[in-house]
Amino acid sequence: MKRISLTQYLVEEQRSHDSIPAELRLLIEVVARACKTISHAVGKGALGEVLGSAHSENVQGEVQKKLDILSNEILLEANEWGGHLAAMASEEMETIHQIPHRYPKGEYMLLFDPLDGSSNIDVNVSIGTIFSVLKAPDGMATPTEADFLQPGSKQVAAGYAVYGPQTVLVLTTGNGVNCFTLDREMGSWVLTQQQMQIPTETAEYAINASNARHWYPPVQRYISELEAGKTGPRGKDFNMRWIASMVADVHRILNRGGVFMYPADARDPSKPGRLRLMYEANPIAFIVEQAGGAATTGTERIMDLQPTQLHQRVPVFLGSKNEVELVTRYHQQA
Ligand code: AFP
Repeated sequence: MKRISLTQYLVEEQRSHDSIPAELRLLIEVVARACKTISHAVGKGALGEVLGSAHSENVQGEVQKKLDILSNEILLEANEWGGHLAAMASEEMETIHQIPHRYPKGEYMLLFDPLDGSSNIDVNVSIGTIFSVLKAPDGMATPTEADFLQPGSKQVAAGYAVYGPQTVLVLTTGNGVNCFTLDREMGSWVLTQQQMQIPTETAEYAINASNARHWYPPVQRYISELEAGKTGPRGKDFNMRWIASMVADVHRILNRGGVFMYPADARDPSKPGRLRLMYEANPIAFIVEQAGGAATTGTERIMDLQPTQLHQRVPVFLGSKNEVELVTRYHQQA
């Protein structure tokens, strides 16, 4: 395949689908450049003084890593001057981030988890960045948190970067899913996979099995059937993976199928699962559906949810369509 850059891809996409207005193209290029900067910082590890705790907590009450804060700052600084955004929101910030008065505002709103998989930073396991793009409501003066609370079906773009053996950027603007690999020598994103499709069948699942005693019956039933393998009702053996970086598990699923689950469980009914709707579940659900997969809360389509809070959590079942539909059916039968 002739290798083309992210810029050329976006220009040609705009020419053929007219689906990427100039401001959205600028937004995507700026976020991609910020991910390049984050990849560079991540790659330094201990040599860059970026490992370890920042000795501060985020709105989730989680101890922040230095790279959580650094990645958040990189994305804020990269995006605030371009004139393409009305405001930003991040896992690492309690309230939305207004565009400084000295810069013009644009028609898009950017949400992100700047560094997903923080528990893996200090042990050199793949981590990533997740982002979601919404349109600002018409006639909005000063953005408020309520302006961000739009269902995932309203997203105009979504993507993630994985900082792993390769640094990749996976992107959708509603016309399928494409993957770009960072050419470190040239410093450019190069198109390496087009129109990615998730196999509808799979024999691989991802869940944090240490929580098994807390799972509700539909998940207990579904997982025990996978564990029963060939001798059980599924009639085939399954394999398990759990990286504890959603972006890395999702990238594997996008490439070879699988089902990723972070269910609600009995530990804390006020916290329905661990993943956040606005900047983790929604962008990943958009990508997964665009790649022919499915993404539900166990009972309903993630992208149909009407958000009520910026940092709300949601149970997540996503990946190979047939498996997601089966585990969702078990919830609906319960
Ligand atoms: P952190 O970014 O706080 O490490 O959370 C990562 C994550 O949101 C998601 O990327 C992982 O799949 C999941 O949490 C891992 O959760 P466990 O630590 O409970 O396995």
